[in-house]
Amino acid sequence: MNASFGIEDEFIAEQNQKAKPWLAEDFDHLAKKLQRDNVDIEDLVAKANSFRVAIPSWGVGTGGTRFARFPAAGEPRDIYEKLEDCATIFKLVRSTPAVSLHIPWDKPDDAGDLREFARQRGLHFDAMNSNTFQDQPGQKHSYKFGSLTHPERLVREQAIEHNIECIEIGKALGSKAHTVWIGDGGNFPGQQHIRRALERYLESMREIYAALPDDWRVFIEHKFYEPAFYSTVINDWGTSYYCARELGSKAFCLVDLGHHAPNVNIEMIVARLIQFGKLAGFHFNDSKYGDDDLDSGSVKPFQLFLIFNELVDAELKQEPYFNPAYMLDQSHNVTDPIESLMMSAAELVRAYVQAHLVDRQELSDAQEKCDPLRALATLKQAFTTDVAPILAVARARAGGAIDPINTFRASGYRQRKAEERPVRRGTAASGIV
Ligand code: LRH
Ligand code: MN
Repeated sequence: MNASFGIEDEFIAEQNQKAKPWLAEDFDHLAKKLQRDNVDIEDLVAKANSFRVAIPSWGVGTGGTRFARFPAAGEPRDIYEKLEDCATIFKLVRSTPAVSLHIPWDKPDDAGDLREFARQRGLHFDAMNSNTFQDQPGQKHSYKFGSLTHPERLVREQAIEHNIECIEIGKALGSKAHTVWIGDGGNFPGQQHIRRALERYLESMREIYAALPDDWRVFIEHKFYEPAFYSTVINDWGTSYYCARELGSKAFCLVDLGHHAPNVNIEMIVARLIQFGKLAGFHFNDSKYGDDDLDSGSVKPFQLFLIFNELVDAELKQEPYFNPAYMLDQSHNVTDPIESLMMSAAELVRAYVQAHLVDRQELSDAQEKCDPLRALATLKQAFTTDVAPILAVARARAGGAIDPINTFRASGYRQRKAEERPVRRGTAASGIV
């Protein structure tokens, strides 16, 4: 493996030097403002630096739609180059040390070697993801009419074996969780027996659940439609919750923000799953219409803040079973994936820090005294506080970039990768189009 270009700590420090003067001014100003409300800005810097979100391996390549994908020069061609880019993101934003893999897109030839390659770059592996929504070359049975819920036992068995293989690979990589999203459903009324399909899902998931090591969790990911366009077996949080209860204490419900009908109150679903002790975590992204997989906080930043308001309230109250796994799940069709992932990770830290700015005594008092406007104003006070100086100082103190996007651009990383990664005919790094 020839030496590949990486962004050096010295270069980041150099770039930070330019920004330091104005940042110190803004930070001190904000510190004084927060002090007036008896808020110590250093507590918020610590909160910012404690936040962690996993990068989806499939997010560092250019995404696309069924209409087209416009690959960019220098994009990763295999899992090692994907990890290089994940390491670059972690170097600049410092909140993304974990990577979530998708099998078979990222199936390692040598899991030990891949784990060591990641460790040398400060990375480890988050939840594994199975794939029974595509047929692989040479696959015996097709998933055209479903996988874990397919009418034919042989197809279900194939899908179960694939999930168990994902868990085995995950064990070798040091992962501790497995996410199961299936596209199973129907395009026509009557195509699937709706109750029988769910029974088959549970029958299959029980076999996958039985393969979980004691210290692992399985995440059930619901989605209201696509690729099925009439009925989807695991279509909403209620169905997911029922299944997690049925399976047992290691099963939880994962919330992908794009998997809900427009205007669904997702922060309420989050509050429910927290209260029921079954919140797995998140696939963060944003959307305007369907499962658009847009950058987190880019369309509905107030919704993202309200979701973190529920999460921070539970964190502060130490709700039982509250141990959410945070992951991004986005498709970058028109931006540099590294830039989008860095911006999105920063948007999550922003929402988390702003949620810690909420005066919870004031909020609770307004709620108990039926004063809706005072309650909303208390939330808006936090949401409209510009915490950017806190985020930048937190990154800089952790060895990251005050301005990750401009530091990345100034490094010429993408141009260097374009030289290092000539396109290999017909082997674009596999992923979603
Ligand atoms: C389905 C989904 C799921 C993944 C896939 C990449 O829409 O959100 O989490 O497996 O995207
Ligand atoms: Mn997802």
